[in-house]
Amino acid sequence: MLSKILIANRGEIALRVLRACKELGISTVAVHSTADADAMHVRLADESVCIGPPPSRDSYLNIHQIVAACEITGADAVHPGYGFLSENAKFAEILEAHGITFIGPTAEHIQIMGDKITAKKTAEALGIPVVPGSTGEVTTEEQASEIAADIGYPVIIKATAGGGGRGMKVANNQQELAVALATARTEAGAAFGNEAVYIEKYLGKPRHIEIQVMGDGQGEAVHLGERDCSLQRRHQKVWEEANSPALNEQQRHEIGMVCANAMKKLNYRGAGTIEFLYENGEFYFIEMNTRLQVEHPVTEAITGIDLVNEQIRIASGAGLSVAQSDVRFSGHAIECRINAEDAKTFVPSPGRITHYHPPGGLGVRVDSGVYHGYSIPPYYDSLIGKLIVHGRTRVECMMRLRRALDEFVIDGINTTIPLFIELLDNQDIANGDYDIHWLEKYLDS
Ligand code: MV4
Repeated sequence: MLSKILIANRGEIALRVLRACKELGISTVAVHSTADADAMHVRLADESVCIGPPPSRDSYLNIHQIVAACEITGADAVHPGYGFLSENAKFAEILEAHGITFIGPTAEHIQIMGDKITAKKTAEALGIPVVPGSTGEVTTEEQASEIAADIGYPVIIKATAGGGGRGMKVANNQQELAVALATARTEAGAAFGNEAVYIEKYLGKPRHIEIQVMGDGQGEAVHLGERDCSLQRRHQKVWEEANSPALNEQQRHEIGMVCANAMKKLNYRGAGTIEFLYENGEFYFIEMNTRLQVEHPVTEAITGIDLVNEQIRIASGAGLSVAQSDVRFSGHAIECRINAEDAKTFVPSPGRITHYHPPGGLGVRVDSGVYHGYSIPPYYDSLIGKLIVHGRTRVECMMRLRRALDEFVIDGINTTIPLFIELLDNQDIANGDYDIHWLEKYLDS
C-alpha cells in the first residue's frame, strides 16, 4: 500500500480524497495557494506545503512546485482530484519519471482520450457505439460537404483538442457548412493551438448519460452503472442522478458491459467515465474522461463502493475490490451542485460565510470544504459543495432532497440552493422528462 499521498487539488475534492486516505491509514500532504491557507483540507492534512500565489497557473497548475512538494515531504503518490492537472499526460509522465505514483491512468491513455478524434477512433475500435461522422480530421470544404451529405444535416463541427463544449459549430445545411468549418478551425487554433476539427451528425434532443468504469490496468475492469447529467447550464452540470430516469435494467446492463469490456481490452487503469449522448433508445459515444468526476458520489450512493478507495487500491497494485458480479445497484441518488453564485443570475458570490448549517439524516451526504466563518476566495471555481441524497426510489429521493435543501443554511453569500428548491416543484423534473437543453430553456423563460 502507498504510505503518503500528496493531494494536488483544493476545495471539496481535496477533502474527499483526504478522507479516503485517512480511512486507509495513509498519511496526507495538502498543497495550497496563499489564498487557501485556511482551507479545511489543509487543516486536516498531516502536512501541508504552500506552493504559490492565488492564480492557479502559479500554484495548483505548477508542476515543478508540486513535484518539489513531493520531494520535500517524501510523498510516494499524488492524487490529482478533478480539473487542474488531473488530465495532464505530461504531469503523469513527470511524476512517474520521479518515481512518484500518479493515482490515475497511464499518460498514454490520458493522451489518447485528450485528443477527441483519437478518442473516438479508439472507442469505435473497442466496440463502443459512436456518433456517425468523419473518421478523422476534416480540413477542406469538399471533404466536409461530402461527409455531411452522407450523414445528413444538421451536422456539428468539433475541435479535436476541445471537449466540454468548447469549440463547437452547428451547420443546418450546405450553405452554412463553409462558414462553420472555417470559424471552427480558426477558433480551435486560437483557443487550443490546434486547428484540427471533425464532423458529426448533430443530435437535436439527446440526454447526457455517462458510464462509470474502473480498471486495474491488468485487464480487469467493471462498470458501476450510469449517471444522467443532462441538466446543465453553459456546459456546467447542475444536477446529476443515478439511475438515469430514461434507462431500464436491460439497457443499463448492455451499455455497461460494452464499456467494461472495452476497458478490459484497453487495460485501462483507475477511474474513468465514458460519456454518451442518448437519443431514441441509442447511445452515441462523445468523449471519455480519464479522472474522478465531480458527480462520482451518486455512483457511490447506489453501489456502496468508495471510488477514491478503489483508485488508491489500484494505484498501489492491490487491484479492484469488486468483480462485476459483486456490483449491485440499490435505490436512487441525486446530487445538487452548490455554487457560490446567485441562483438567478449565476453571478459569482465569494465572501465570508456568516452562518453554516449543513443538513443530515438518513440518506443525506454533504461534500464540502466550507465551514462557519470561512471566506470563499474569489480566484477559483464557484463550486463550494455538493448535496447528495439517496432514497429507495426516485420519489423518496426527491422528497428527501427537498427536506435536506430546506435544512441547509449558508448565510453571507448567495448560493444555487434556491434553484434546486424551485426545480423540485417542476413537473418535467418530477417525471424525469428532460434533455440537455431543458435547463437553459427553463432559465430563459
Ligand atoms: C454534441 C451535441 C449534439 N450532437 N454532439 C457539448 C459538450 C461536449 N462534451 C459535447 N457536446 C455536445 N455534443 C453531437 N453530435 C450536443 C452537445 C451539447 C451538450 C452535450 C452534453 C451536455 C450538454 C450539452 C449542451 C449543448 C450541446
